[in-house]
Amino acid sequence: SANKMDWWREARFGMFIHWGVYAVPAGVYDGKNIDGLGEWIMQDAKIPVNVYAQYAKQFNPTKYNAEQWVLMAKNAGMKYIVITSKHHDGFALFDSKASNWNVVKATPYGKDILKPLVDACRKYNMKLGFYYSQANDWSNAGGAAAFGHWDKFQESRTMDQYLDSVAIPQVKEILTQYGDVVELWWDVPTDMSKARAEKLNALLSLQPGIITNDRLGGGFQGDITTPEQYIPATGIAGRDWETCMTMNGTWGFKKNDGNWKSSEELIRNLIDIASKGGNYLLNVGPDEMGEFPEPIVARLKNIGAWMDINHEA
Ligand code: FUL
Repeated sequence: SANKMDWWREARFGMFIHWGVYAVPAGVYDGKNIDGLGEWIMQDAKIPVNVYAQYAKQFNPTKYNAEQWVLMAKNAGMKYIVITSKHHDGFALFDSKASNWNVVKATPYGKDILKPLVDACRKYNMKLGFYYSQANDWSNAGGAAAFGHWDKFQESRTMDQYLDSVAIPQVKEILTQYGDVVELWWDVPTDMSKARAEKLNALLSLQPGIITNDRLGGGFQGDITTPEQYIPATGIAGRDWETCMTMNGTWGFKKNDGNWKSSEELIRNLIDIASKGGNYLLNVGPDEMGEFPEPIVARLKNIGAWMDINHEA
């Protein structure tokens, strides 16, 4: 059949990857553990834009090996990967003409992170989607901030200027420079009017067959509903849905978060979700060198061992 949701409904299990320069502070600022999510440290500690920018100079993930990542996902039984092409801190994991705040221009690493992942996914028959924070952008002037700006620089352009000069060109870049993109995962629609959302939604025509979520804003519901950190008790009638969940207490790497769910709990979640007709998008937060922390590697292996015994031939 020609329904774009067919592969997705069969997939059941995907890997979410949250990675960016927030893996450098890894939850610690000024010698203090910062409560909350690792990828929110800039907001939570109200780090000035030019101070946060210094972390990029320490971002040199020479251990990054996209094929290893894809094989870990594949061996765990995952059928697709969604990676943060740009999170709320505005840092792009790809080369961009729209902003120099990206891995190629702002880090000693100097290489596009998405490209090798695209190649590895193609090689191992893994589908790939991109998360893109369309509204919240705390480093590119004019971007929204869910809890208000804390640095004058952030207000030196309007949000419409930011959308026209950064978000729209960057979404075009990720939808045209990496081959097939199966999912566009919008997030946190702060200040997204219908008119603003419409401009972004129109870009999806660059990837026929792309699946999109319900977080664009402006009234757009997308193809899938995205319960975060919970499993709807009886599924969601009439909607495709994807529960995204962390293995510990954060999406982006935090060196002092040891609050790991057991492998058994993760497997039970997958069974629970699949039985209710949803997909499980299970998160990994690679460290600053580009490696999955050991507890993640162990859990993916355990899930894979369970899959080997229980999958349909
Ligand atoms: C949230 C974001 O604010 C978090 O940082 C994370 O990306 C999660 C999946 O969505 O709303």
